[in-house]
Amino acid sequence: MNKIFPQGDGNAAAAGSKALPGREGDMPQRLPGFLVAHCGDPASWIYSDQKCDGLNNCGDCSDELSPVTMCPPCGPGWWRCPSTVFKYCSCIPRSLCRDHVQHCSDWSDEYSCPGP
Ligand SMILES: [Ca+2]
Repeated sequence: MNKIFPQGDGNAAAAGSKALPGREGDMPQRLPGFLVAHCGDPASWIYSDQKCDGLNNCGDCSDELSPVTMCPPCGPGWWRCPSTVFKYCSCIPRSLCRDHVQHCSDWSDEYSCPGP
């Protein structure tokens, strides 16, 4: 099977499942280069619109935190907290504050975030 879109068609990521970065051999050759971006691990890649979207697509948050990525600070709908090992990186949606589930490594989403 020719695996051109290892992350699905985008609906899977929108539904909340963790999208893993593609591997070098999977990089879609037919896409223009500006549509794909490399992770901190140069053998991994993501689609460019997955940079700075808050989601940990690379698995190591290099799509969100890398100095090369230069993401803007968290928007008003987001809570800034230390890098997590979870689905999000340096920002989580405020809707996840005080939902009794840890999203920040310092638990500030449950104890400091005022909520949405
Ligand atoms: Ca991302």
